[in-house]
Amino acid sequence: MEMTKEEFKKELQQRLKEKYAMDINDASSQELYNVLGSVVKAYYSDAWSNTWKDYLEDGQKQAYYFSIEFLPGKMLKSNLLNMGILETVEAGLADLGVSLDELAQVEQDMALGNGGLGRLASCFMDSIASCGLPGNGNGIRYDYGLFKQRFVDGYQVELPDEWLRNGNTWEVRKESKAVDVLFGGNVYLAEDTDGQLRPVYEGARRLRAVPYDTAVLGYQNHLVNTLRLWSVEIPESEEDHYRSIEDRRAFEDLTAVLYPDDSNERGRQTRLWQEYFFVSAGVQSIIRYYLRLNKPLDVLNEYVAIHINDTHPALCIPEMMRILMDEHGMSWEKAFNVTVKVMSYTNHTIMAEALEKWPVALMKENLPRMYQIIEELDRRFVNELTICYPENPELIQRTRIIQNEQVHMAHLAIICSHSTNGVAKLHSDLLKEVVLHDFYQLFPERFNNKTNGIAQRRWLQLANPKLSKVLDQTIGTTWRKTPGDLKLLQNYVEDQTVLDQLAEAKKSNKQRLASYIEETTGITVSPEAIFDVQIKRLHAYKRQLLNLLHILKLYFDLKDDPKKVQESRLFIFGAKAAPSYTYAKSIIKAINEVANLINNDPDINGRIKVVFLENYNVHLAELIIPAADVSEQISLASKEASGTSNMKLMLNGAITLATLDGANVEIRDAVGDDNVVIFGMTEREVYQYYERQDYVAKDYYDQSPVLQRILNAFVDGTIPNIYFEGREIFDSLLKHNDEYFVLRDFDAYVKAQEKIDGLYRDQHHWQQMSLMNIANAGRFSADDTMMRYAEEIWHIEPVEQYSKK
Ligand code: 26M
Repeated sequence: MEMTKEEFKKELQQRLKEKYAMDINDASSQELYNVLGSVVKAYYSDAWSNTWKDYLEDGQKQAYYFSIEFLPGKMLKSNLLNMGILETVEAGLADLGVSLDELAQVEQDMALGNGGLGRLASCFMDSIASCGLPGNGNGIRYDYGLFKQRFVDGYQVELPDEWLRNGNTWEVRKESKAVDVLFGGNVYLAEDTDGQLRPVYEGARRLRAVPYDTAVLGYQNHLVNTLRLWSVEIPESEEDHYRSIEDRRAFEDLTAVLYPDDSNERGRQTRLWQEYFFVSAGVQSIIRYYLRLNKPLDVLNEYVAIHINDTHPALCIPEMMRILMDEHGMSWEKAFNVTVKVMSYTNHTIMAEALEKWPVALMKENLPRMYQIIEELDRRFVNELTICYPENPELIQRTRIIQNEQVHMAHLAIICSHSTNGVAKLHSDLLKEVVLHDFYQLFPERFNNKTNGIAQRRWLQLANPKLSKVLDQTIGTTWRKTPGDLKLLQNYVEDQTVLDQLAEAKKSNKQRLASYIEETTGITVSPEAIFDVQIKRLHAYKRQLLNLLHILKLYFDLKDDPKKVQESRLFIFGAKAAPSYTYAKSIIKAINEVANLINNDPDINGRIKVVFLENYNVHLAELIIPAADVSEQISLASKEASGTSNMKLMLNGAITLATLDGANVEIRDAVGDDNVVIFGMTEREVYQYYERQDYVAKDYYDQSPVLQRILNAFVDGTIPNIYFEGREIFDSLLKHNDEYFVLRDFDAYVKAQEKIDGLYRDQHHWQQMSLMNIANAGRFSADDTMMRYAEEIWHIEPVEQYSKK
């Protein structure tokens, strides 16, 4: 794909004339953005259709990544970068007096995900294409993405995210590829004319699933894969079947909103519909495509791999069985055999309350055919185990799919797929040894680890052009295609010039963030301060509260001794809380009130500042991460499956302050003990407390005047305006015995923070540590992660003509 600056300028101006009959100077940013989008789309359209044709002709095996969430963020710059014309376009626009950065602001973040899981899916899409792998995404086109967060008096308020209001440049509606999905009614098996048993549907609702395709461009390799998102419509023929407007509305709203990860939303009917809707549509369209290859269905697994991202798409399994048996007359045994070989599953959590279960009654009523098949899968599983382990009925009870009138989606996914993986070494070990131990005993060969990774292109090249330039000048540009080459930077750990350049880049990113903070919050912050960052969903196990307790300690220390030697610190938070998660919302309120107290206290005089940035999302992450000095990864050991912001922050030169949880363990292994600050209980110690049941949080309070003063501040008015929230937090620690061991780890955390303070004071050494972090972040490239999935799980290969280098 080649294009000169002059060609681009001509093309842009011509399209602007065609579409709006305007000159550059008359066009609004939105109009310019729309036109630029159409130039870009036209530019990759040939490659898109060529890729598609190549796959069809070669009959190559393809992977389909099923995920109920995708969180790509903005796509303009990423597409320009991957096409290799980012600089050309930027310069061309500048000639015309237009700033690319300003145009890029117009694009709405595509926020069809909650956090880690959805963002991971998008990093993976980018890497699949960039590695030249034939793989596509399958998900839901929500009309409203994750809520927008505002603070009112320090409280979180949720507003709808109308991301489609000005249209979406990148999507293509494919009416001709629509499929129908059935819900509800009765299903029974009856003998067909050929003597076969076939399901007969009575009174089912028929909905239409219409796909919207978005191009996923590989990095400068001419490959364009597809992210297919489904939207619901009511077919004309069905319009008479609705009893009332409300009845109809419920179905029309099926793809209206993304559910915020929210305990109150669990077990909701619409969520179950969403899961079946995108799964059924996706599997149907895969089979439809496959039949064009003229291959028999019993070798489907040689051409198709389906990945189940967490259990939300696990209905892929019974849906595939249904299509093979009901629509293509395959026997149960054959259908099951091929389904297991096609399917693979990733687990993203060990938190028991997060494991998905659906009430049998709900499943039966809404998805009767799915339930019949699940019941039979369960029955056969129980039969087989009874033969193999007649002496162990408890094992069968613990592992079967249907228990206590609930369908266990993780059990379904493990039993009916050939691969179950965790997302970091520690997490995968815990799955094998603890959480899924029974299944590991039954199917040891199915369990494997695939440590998460991140898209270096978005999180370094796009988010941090300053650092990228220093890297280019120092180690050449090969790291852009081969992130492992970042290692070369280690050779410069004693080179003062390079260290100064890295420091300069960091400084400039901190200034950029400081300006944003000033503009959006009115708070003035100094780029000289340590930028200490905790950005992730607000959840008790992630322990934003531990961070807050330490901030209060620093505050009281400075009040007591204004001459205390201490580096200036800016604590930055970014976090959304699920709308019904009241405890998490109380912590947001408390952080905001502490921020007010400290930022406005003349005694503190700016030596500590606390900023909670509103509406944390992909775009804001791109602004915060390059400016971070310290990366807070302080979850209770064993609770964070992997974390991925830890990798992004490390890649941008932040020093990780962490517990030995999730991928933090591998970050420590990568950089060595001297370049990371580790504290707190290990996962073993946490499990010991669980076994002995002898944790008494109140002992820590009783024995520590420091903790007394800090915790009392929540209930004695020291922190203003948190009468109820303060009491709730205080009680969670002392009355409800501190579920996530915040008080147990407090002292260790304070010491770790003191260590950070001391390390930062030696700027030369700090720069060296920062360099070592950048240099060793290459191993967390999602490109590598995807290559491992491709080789070890999906058994797909890069397509020759698109493969790297
Ligand atoms: C459940 C029910 C109803 C509505 C929403 C949900 C739901 C949505 C998303 C539950 C969990 C969801 O995501 C979990 C998640 O993001 N897990 C994170 O996955 C990352 C990628 O593997 C890991 O790095 C994180 O450690 C893990 O917390």
